[in-house]
Amino acid sequence: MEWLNKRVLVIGAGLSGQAAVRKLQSLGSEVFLTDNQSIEKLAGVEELGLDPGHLFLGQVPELAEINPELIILSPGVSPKLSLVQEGISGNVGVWSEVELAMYDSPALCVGVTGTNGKTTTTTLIGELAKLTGRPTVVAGNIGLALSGQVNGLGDNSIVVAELSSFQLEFVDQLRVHIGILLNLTPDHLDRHGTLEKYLEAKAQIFKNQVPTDLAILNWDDPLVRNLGSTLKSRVIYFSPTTFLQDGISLWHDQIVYAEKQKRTMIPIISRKDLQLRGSHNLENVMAAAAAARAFGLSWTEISEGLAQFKGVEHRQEVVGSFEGVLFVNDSKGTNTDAATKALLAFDEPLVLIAGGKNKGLDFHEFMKVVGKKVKSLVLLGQAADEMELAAQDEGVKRIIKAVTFEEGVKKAIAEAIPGGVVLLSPACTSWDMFKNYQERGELFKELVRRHYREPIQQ
Ligand code: UMA
Repeated sequence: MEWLNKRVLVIGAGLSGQAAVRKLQSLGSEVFLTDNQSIEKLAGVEELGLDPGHLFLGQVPELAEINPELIILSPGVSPKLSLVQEGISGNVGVWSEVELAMYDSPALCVGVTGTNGKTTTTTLIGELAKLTGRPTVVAGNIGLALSGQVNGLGDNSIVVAELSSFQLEFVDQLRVHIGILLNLTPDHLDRHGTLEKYLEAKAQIFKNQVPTDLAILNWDDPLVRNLGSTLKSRVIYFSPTTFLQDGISLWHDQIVYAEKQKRTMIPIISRKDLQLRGSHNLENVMAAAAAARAFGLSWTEISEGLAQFKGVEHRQEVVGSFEGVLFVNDSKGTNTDAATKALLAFDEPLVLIAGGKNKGLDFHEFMKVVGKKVKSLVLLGQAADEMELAAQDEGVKRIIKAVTFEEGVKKAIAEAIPGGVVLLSPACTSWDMFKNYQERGELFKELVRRHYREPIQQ
């Protein structure tokens, strides 16, 4: 592809947009950047050095005015945006930012997608990849735009990319050598419309695989399992619930790899030797083990790497135990499925802090689990009223509402009892109150620690 002087329009000036602009500038393209926010709200844009004729902030430009040959879309920008639609109907190529990042990269690409567990699995695979001694980059939806991380890597390198459905929607030639689809439950339906469309976007991770590439799929999820027969690549399944004669699964609490044809069963690691809590983490561990084997680690090295892994920040992260109460930050639990999994990982008396901005999900099934597992439910954020109605419908007994996040944490602490757990797992995004889930998780940790340093009078 010829990049010199190519007119490229980047939509969205967040992490992805800015990284894309930098990459395009280094390729010699003529870059235009647009964002519906003004420059005061967009840290870092000024440093890109774009002149006013190439910057359209706080306004939507006319496509004809820019006349781009290519559009690069930030993941958070809906393809329904008129500018994008106009581009598509005018035969202008539309690429996602990850496509731009990887199009010229000779590195081995390991891509991880799924509704939940992406960040844990990506981080774990990154740790395992480092054990190979090969240069390793971990980036993508995990919080680091790929375009800014993968430049200059050689063919001995490994890129471990967390890929969201938003990033995969506009895959053209992106080749993911080792692709993982962890699971699929309703999420982001406000963007994709239906579960089928959401699956379609996720399945794009396998679009350009060839027979020597590997697809790692969850056997337990029928939608994911059925995808296996449609792929060109080799498929390996994993299952935390069913013993697989071919694949990675559990055999008497031992994670094993079995190959029917060779009549072999190799023990990988015993469940009790994992530091990750909750049975959902078995999915992540099994998928990571399959990927690590594919990039050349021995089963012994994999076992050691798995045993050392402690988990990731904001994902069932233990904040600490204060006056006999365990505080757990699961701010990354931004949908009902993730929050359900977090709830199921605890048997202690539980105070749950939930709420935020709903992504078009129904809360009834979630509230059934809340009703069984939770002693007190603290609700806050835009979705609080909707969640309260669902909780009442499902017979949740103790519902407490809070206006601010601080008030919610304070009320949760007041509800906690020694031997119990206070869990922040909102089942919603943070975008009504915070910039992102990290900011929400940080504030939670800070408020808890501050409370026990300087107890607030109740
Ligand atoms: N914008 C417009 N027009 C629009 C919509 C947005 O101009 O119609 C602008 C916004 O004003 C803003 C910019 O686009 O300035 C933001 O772009 P973005 O939402 O794509 O965010 P980035 O900062 O580029 O971050 C993105 C991912 N965000 C989303 O997908 C929403 C980050 O994932 C990712 O870490 C980052 O790229 C680097 O790859 C976050 C996320 O919440 C963690 N992801 C979702 C999730 O995990 O559920 C998918």
